[in-house]
Amino acid sequence: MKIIYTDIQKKHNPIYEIYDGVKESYAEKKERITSIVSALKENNYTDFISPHHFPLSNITSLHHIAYFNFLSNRTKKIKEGEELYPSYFIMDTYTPLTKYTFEAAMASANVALTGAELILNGEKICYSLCRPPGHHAEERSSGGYCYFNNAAIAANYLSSQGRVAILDIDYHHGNGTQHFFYERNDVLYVSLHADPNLKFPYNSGFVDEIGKGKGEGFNKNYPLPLNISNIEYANILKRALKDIRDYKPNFLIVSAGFDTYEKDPIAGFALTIPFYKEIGQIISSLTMPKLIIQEGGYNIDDLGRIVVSFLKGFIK
Ligand code: OKP
Ligand code: ZN
Repeated sequence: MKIIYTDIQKKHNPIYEIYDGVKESYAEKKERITSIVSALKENNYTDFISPHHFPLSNITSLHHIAYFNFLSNRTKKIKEGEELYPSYFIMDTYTPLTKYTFEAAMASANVALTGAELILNGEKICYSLCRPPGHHAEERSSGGYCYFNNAAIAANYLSSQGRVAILDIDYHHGNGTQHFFYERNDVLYVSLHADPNLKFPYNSGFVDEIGKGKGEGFNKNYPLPLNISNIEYANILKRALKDIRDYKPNFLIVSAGFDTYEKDPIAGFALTIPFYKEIGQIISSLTMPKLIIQEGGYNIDDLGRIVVSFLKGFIK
């Protein structure tokens, strides 16, 4: 299995986030990548690929040019170690700009696009190890540790060649991804996530959000109760896969967040490390080519092992 990543993605390195006015240690740490890469190497995954640079239009056909320019220009004025918090393009207090945020976010988007290109060139499965994550980023806003929506950018790229389904299994609802494709029928969005009445992003991810206009029926949310177990989760995942099968996509993108893990420091489901292999197996029952895009997952010690377990569910 080809794995795409670059250490440039580690250059984004905020120190704190603000939660109810209190500064806390930044959960979306660069060590997440280190944990994953070293576990992959220990488990004999050797096919690592660096991303290449795609035309900016791949990003700016989704993200507004004013937002893109804001990230590009504003980060140039930030000093090493400084963090810039909200402006009209930043929706919350978890998503600061640092000197290298734009560079890392661009690299992360190119990691997603490189994976998508490999899929178009005939790979059956690729893992884009994106960081920072993407699924909360909207047309003109950063939020929830996300700047550019990597999965949406890859889906939009693939959509020129066929029907795309996105399965989002991060603990949090991917409001950004939903938003980009809400009125489109060429990209199906299906998400399993913690009930937004209780958890971030709080204002989207409800069952009645089904899409709009020609996109009606092509957005599907499965909000889940806290502390959900492996077995209950597997049942709902299988139901979600039926939505995807019915759609008959040519490509599948998995927004793979591992903050559904029982010991995740910011979340609250009860999934275990061996169960991620089962999730992988369930998803690999779908036959179309698959691009796995890394989203959340914040238990640094165990994240690498979770990813390895998950990838083992797919054929190498
Ligand atoms: C990003 B992704 C913790 C509050 C954290 C922000 C969550 C962003 C999640 N004190 N709230 O979907 O994994
Ligand atoms: Zn998450």
